[in-house]
Amino acid sequence: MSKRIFTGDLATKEMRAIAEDSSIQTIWDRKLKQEPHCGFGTLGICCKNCNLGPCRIDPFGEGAQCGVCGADADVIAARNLLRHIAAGSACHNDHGREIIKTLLLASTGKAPGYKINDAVKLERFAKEYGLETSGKDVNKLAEELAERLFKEYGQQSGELMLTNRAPKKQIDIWRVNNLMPRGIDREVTEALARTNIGVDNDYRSIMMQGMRTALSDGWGGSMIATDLSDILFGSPEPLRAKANLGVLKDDQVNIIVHGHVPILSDAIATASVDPALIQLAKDKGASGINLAGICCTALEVLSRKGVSVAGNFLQQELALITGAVDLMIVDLQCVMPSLPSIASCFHTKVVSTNPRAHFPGSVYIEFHEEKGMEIARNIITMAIENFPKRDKSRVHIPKESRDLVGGFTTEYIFKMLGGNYRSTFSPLNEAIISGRIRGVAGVVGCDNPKLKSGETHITLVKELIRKDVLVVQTGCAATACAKEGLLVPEAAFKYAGKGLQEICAAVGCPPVLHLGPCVDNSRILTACCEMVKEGGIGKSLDELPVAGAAPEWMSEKAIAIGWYFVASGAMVVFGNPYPLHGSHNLTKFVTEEVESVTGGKWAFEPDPIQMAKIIIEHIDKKRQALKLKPMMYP
Ligand code: BF8
Repeated sequence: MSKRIFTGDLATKEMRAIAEDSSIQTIWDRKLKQEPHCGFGTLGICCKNCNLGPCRIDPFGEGAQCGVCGADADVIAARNLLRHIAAGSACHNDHGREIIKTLLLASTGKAPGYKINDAVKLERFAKEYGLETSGKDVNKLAEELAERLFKEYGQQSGELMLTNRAPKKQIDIWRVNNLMPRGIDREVTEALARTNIGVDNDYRSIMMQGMRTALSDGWGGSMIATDLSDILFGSPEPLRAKANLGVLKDDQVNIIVHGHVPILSDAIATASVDPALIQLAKDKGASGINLAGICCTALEVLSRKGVSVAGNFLQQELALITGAVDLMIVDLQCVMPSLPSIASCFHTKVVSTNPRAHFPGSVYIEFHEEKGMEIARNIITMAIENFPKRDKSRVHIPKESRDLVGGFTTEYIFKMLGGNYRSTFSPLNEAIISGRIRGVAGVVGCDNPKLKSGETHITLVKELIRKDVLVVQTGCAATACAKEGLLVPEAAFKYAGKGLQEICAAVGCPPVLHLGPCVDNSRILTACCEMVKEGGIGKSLDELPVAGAAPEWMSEKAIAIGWYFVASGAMVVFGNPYPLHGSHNLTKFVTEEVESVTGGKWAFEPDPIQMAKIIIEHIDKKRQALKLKPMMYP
């Protein structure tokens, strides 16, 4: 074994060493080969938007200070950033579109594997869109809702309906500053059009479109995806499961769902408990079928079905290197192109399923909702038939897995705080007002080999809860903390400050609440709206003692998410900056000036303890402005 020191949790370290011993290249090796990363790209000052270039700006002020067309560092960096926001928003918005399609097919009887699981939420949601609900058949209502939602994607003017969930002051901020998203597809298209050569040449104006585009994601595509997934697949409620590679079983057929859209993973989860398939697995010598997940689709089936999480983004290759995965099903987003080649070192099959996302070397089985259950059963059968080909001598499953509680939602927080008979956010607001809880921080996003693979999240979250900040999480950040055992009620007594401990003990909740996959960051927006509505801690989201962080972000989706929070009034800290520091003016705009527009702003800080300090200072500043009591246990 080499002398390299591996970072990450124990299972990650163990599997990285095995990968190296087996000469299997992983993301960390590829990252090393890319170092040093391109300086112009890192600073955001290279442009390849037209064939006058590619152009780049000399960051030292000696060489070219503008591209061939005349665009300077400010315009180039802002245009690049807007393209990132557009791509990230497009991913979430397209995800929402897929769920609407499934709702339409299910409600019209064309996708018999799917049905309305939460009719109460359907009715509430349909009312928000102004649909007549009384006396209407559930499927008819769902069909009307789906058609209404599709129209919002193509809408050319007006305002997205779900922005009405925001406090009045927030809506006024968006209207006055021309930030209100008009149509879901419209904003992404306009973002791309504006960044073509010679269109929008003012970095401030470009960034205003960036915020409007991001808002079309947070209060549009993502929020629709979250609510419709609850309606179709059931609203989550807290449940226990496990996280880390140790959830794989050496005597069972191991199937991993990986990607994002829950339509396929939900069908696989349902089919995986089919007694006939379990019997088939036994006939092939396995003791059962073990389903686990990677990335956000894992968190969809975790929060609704209690399926355990095999790992986060950085562990997808390592899962295959255990030699114990009989089949990995992927749809789209955050799926590494390297998977089929790693799988080819073992008996593992990689099945790709989405017409938008092809993976050479994988088996392609196109997924259609109309035959969802049939396709799911076929894929599981393929996994079972692959089980006897597993080479036991090459199986290496790390022991590590930790308990977690997942499945929190805005609606459940109501119930949790107020009990079944008095649903209310009041105890949370009261705890903040009285100084038991300092505020709330969302710690979300990816894991990234540029940082210490998960440790940044863990250190940050431990520091925040120690200082009585309630933490809410989504995505791979949540998985990182779950693997450390932070997402169980017991963690409060080990790590949380006294005030937060008292609240966790009274309510019986963990100090870190798992709100699901990345699209469910929209739950953080709606929870903030409920905090404002409850009263006493501000009239708009920017007045709340809250903040957000994505310590190890890497995806363009994280940039879009960060921007919809900043555009909604929050301060957001990223571990590493996104590429903008080559433009002094743009950096000043995002870290300072934007605050006078939306009340939110950006900060960049890779050190998790410093990051916690920035968040706590921000929360304390908001507490002071609200004239809240001093912290009870400083
Ligand atoms: O949407 S947290 S690495 S899995 S991008 Fe990807 Fe990042 Fe994980 Fe999910 Ni979100």
